Amino acid sequence: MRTAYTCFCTDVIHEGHLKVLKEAKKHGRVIIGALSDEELIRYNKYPTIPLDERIKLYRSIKCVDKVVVQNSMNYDDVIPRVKPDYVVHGDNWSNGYKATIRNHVIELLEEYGGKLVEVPYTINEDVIKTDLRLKHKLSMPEYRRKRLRDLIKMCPIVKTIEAHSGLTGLIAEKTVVENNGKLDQFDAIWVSSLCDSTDRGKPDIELVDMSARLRTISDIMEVTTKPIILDGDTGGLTEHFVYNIRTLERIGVSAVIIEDKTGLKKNSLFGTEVIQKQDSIENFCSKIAAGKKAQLTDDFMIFARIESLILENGMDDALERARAYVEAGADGIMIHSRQTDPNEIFEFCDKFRSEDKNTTLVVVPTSYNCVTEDELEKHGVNIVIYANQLMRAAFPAMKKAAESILVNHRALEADEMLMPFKDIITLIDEL
Ligand code: SPV
Ligand code: MG
Repeated sequence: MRTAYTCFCTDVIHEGHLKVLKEAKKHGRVIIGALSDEELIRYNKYPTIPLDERIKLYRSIKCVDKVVVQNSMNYDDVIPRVKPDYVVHGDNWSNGYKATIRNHVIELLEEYGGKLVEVPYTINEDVIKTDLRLKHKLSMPEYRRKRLRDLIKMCPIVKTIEAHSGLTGLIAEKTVVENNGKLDQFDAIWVSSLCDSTDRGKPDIELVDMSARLRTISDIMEVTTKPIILDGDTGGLTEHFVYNIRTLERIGVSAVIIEDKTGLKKNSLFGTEVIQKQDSIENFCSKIAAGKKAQLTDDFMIFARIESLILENGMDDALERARAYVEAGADGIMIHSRQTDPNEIFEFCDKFRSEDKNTTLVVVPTSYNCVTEDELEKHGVNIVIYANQLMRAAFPAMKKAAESILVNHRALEADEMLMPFKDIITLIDEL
């Protein structure tokens, strides 16, 4: 009996999937590959039900003979093992990053004479509605909020990119690249105080208040599903911080990072060029503890950000604070540095990890941007935040276009620097 294999990466079965299965059945015994959670995440398809439930769902379909787990999105692990006579797939993977996977599958099949069968891709109102419903489910506070905790367990390192508007949120949500046969995407979104302030033409000194920050978060949430980490500056007064925790938790933010500075906070990248004061361990611990006490779900997290290395107060001070903040209830530690190499970050992470294997470690490699995610992961880092790159990419491009129009008294010369609007709006979903 011949076999026909198809890979599923869905939580809901619709008409399109049934068509693929019907075609598969014509060719032999039907085997479904359930793509693993880890691979689904890299594929930008976050699962709303766990793998074992997806397997049960696929097994319950009448014409399915067997379900196996597929651990690699480019079929590397599964085709040589299962050696299906046919791989059946929709015909919607010939362009863009998906084409690489298709070509790779054809190569794998050619090695033993297997064949690829393609079925016209089903796109109708029902299919669109099912996809939209899944997306909306993921954007609901109860799903979004817990997603960061799940990702920390599932991903080698949680890749987080800054967003400060609906449009940058869409870039964080939808950008997928193919590299060496693997797809990649960002896992989470950072709402930076620096970029949120800069976007409003304001300095990063806690001038943009929480109501305005919430507006930015809401704009991002409207168009995304990925978990959000908020840069909460110093957290402000403890008496206010506890109320803000409740609000953030209720709207579905996953974590807030507060930094152990006090008074008029200035951006860390200024380091010791400006006067900045670190809070006492005691004060900051009581702010963390009050925040943890205010929180209502087990999903929300408070990360404590240590500024000892930024303010040149030494490694020992950083480590002492890390111990105290964890003891006070912090779910994670963000250690910051403005060195151009990652050595002091590595030293901190190694020393911290030798004492504490579990607490989440977060870093922001803006100045030491030569460091790779692999290196950070080896030193025990769980979350990497690319804190301001989208804004820094946009600003020079906008300035150049403005200057070109002024110099030429028309927009023609600027046009070659500009993306057609119809390409930009492909990011925007219609309802
Ligand atoms: C931010 O993005 O606002 C941060 C990170 O706090 S940093 O700018 O590096 O201080
Ligand atoms: Mg900040």
